[in-house]
Amino acid sequence: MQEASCAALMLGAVLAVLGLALFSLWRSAGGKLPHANYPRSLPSLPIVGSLLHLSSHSQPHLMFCDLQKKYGNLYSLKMGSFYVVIVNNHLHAKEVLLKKGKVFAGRPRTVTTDLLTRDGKDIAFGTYSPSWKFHRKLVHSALSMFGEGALALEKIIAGEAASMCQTLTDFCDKPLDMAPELTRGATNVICSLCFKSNYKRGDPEFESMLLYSQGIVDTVAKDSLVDIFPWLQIFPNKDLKMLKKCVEVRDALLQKKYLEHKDAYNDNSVNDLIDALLKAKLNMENNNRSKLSKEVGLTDDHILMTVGDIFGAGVETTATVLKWAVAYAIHYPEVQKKIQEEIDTKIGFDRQPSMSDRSRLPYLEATIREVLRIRPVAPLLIPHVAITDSSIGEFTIPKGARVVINLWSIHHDENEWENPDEFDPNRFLDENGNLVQAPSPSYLPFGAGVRVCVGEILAKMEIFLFLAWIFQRFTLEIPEGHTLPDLQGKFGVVLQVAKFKVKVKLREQWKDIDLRT
Ligand code: PLO
Repeated sequence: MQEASCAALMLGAVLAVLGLALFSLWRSAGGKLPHANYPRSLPSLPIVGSLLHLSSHSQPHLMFCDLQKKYGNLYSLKMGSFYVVIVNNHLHAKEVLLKKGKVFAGRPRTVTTDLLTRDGKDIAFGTYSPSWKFHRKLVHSALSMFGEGALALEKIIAGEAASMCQTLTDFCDKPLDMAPELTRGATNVICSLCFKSNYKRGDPEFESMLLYSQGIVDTVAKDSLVDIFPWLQIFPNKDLKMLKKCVEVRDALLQKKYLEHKDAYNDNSVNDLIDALLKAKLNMENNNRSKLSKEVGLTDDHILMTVGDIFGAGVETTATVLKWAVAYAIHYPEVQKKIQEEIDTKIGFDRQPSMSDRSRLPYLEATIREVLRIRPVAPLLIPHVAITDSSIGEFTIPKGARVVINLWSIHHDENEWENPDEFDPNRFLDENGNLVQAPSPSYLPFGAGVRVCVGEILAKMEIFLFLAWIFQRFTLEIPEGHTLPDLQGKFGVVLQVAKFKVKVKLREQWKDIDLRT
């Protein structure tokens, strides 16, 4: 009798374990709980998921914005076999980024980002883990040590702004593509912080960096088919080939800088970001904490990928905002004029703009904020992943779901912004021309929460100083016979600006002043 009940118990236990295993398998394959309230979903088919319902648009941020009309502001779809939730509203976005920031701090692994980051050994695309937290903290403190607070940083930016203005003077009145100059400015600032070096105009290493970085921006993390169906890798793929080539070139450059730093390393003179990361690594190894160092992954690969992130983000994001600002300044000459009037009265012509002028130039500041609103650098941020089962608003979100924050929808929400498609810096000002803290809570240009942009302060400093220097000296116009810049933007890991030419005119007040002195 006892034996029989013992066997029954065992059988029960085995069945329970089997049931549990089957249940979790079914859940991880996208199985749904019967009574849960999942977000409304686009129709989906086996294997392709909802892709057939998405094909009509080429720009995902616009398509996801449009789909709200039919599915509401929180809905889901399947990218191949991946369950994706699209968030188009600021309240839900803040729940994901701030209130439940850690739950949603995961990142998806994709073929292209794995290639770029040696399987997620970086900060932007690496998933949430003790190692990720450690690296992010390190970078944060290194950035505040060399940047942000330090006067040295302002000097570096001003030096670059001066050199940029000199080049612009040399090319006055002729049609000029300003993009490489804006990029060189941003590159040299981040180069100083990462490597203590910079590039002269036309430097071959800089030219090669421009090329590989463009190749990476064109191909990485934009949910291309190979990211949705990783098995497609087995077929020849032009984009993937280009990405591999570009990553190789970038890695060789990073490796060179890293080795130079390793050779010259001196504990008593930590001068840049690589030195700071090396110091953390050596400290850990010397204190015989190599087990810890393994756990948090302070390997050469991690350091290289982290530097690659800071460098890549420092260049592409800042340069993109500057290009958008120039494009809008050309479209809206009245805005440009107001910026110049403000600079003329508050700074004048006897001295250059400095960071301490920031509070004195609210119109310029408002223009920058408006550029970041109307053309967010990363219109879909980088996808988040739910680390555990959770919820957004009243909706159930299963573990493993990818959560995409559509910043485009949030910045163009008609309930929050009047005529959201119109470019109007005044929306950030009150009736006395002073900056309003936040005209709407529906504004997150740098993201928020645990994954908020680490370079926010640095980026704001650079954008402010570069633009103040440019508009103090020059008026930007369309060259005769050219069309206005295209304001649509091309979606990618950053929202890219189409190439355009500018006529840079030296303002009357500067004509007699030699900028070289
Ligand atoms: C830009 C091209 C570089 O060669 C590599 C690189 C590194 C970090 C990325 C950046 C690229 C694009 C913008 C990203 C940044 C990390 C954070 C930033 C994605 C791909 C944004 C906007 O989130």
